Amino acid sequence: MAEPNHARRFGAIWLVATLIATPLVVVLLGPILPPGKGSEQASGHVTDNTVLLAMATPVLLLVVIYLLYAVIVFRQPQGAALEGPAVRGDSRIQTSWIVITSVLVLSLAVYGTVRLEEDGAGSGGGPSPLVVPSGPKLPVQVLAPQWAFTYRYPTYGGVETPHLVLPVNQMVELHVTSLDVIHSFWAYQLGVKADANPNVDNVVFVKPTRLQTFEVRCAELCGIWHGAMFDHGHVVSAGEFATWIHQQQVAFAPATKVLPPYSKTYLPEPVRRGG
Ligand SMILES: [Cu+2]
Repeated sequence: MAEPNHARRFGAIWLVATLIATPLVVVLLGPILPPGKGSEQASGHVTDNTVLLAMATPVLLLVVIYLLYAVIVFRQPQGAALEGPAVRGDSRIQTSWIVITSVLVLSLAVYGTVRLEEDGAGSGGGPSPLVVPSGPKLPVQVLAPQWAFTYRYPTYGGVETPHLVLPVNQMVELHVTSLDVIHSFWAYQLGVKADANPNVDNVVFVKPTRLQTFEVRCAELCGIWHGAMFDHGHVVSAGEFATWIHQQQVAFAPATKVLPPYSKTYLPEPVRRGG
C-alpha cells in the first residue's frame, strides 16, 4: 500500500485549523485580554496582546496537531519494528524552519519597537522621552518613598496628596521619582508601569478613557513593607476633579507650605523631612 503524502495532508489539516482558530481567538479572546481598556495606553496593550496571540495560534496548532497526527498515523503496528525516513539532513525542512522562525521573531521585534516609539506604550521614557504626545497635558508627580506613593500636582500649587485622582479623557504627564530606594509605579488598569529611582525624573504619558477605580502597586522589591505599597486611584469627570483638587489644596495648605518647592527630583527623604 502506497504511503500518502504526509507533509501535504498534515499541511492541509494545519492550514484549515489555523484559518478557523485564528479569527476565533482574535474575536473571542481579544476583547477579554489584559489589562482592559482603561486608557489609550492600556487599550494599546490589549491590541498588542491580541496580535501576539494571533501570531502564536498557528505555532501552537502546528505543535499540537503534529503531535496528534504522529500519535495516530505513525503508530507502530503490533509486533512490527518499522523505521520512518530520517528527517535529519532534509534541507527543505531546515531552511523553512530557520526562515519561518527568523521572520516571526524579527517581525515581533519590529512591531514592538514601532509600538513603543508611537506613544511610549505606558512605560517610563526617562527624563526626556523620545515621543511627547501633542496637546495639553496635566503634569502629576508620583513620589515613591517607603512604603506609600504620594502625588504632587505642580499646576495646583504643588499640593501633595495621598491618593491619585485623574480627570477622564485628559492626557496626563506622570513624573515618577523616588525619595529613597528603587521602586516601580504600576497602575495596572491604566497600563502604566515606570521605575521610580532616586534622583531620576521618569516621565510616562497616560490618557484614561473611562471613569474607573484602578490599582496602584509598587512593582520593585523595596523593603519589608513592599507588599503593602498598594492603593487605589480614581479616574473622575473633569468637574469632580476640579472639586477634589480644590479640596486637597485647602486641606493640605499647611503641609504644602513646609514642603520643599516643586522640583523634578528631591534629596533623599530623611534629608527632606529634616528640612
Ligand atoms: Cu516600593
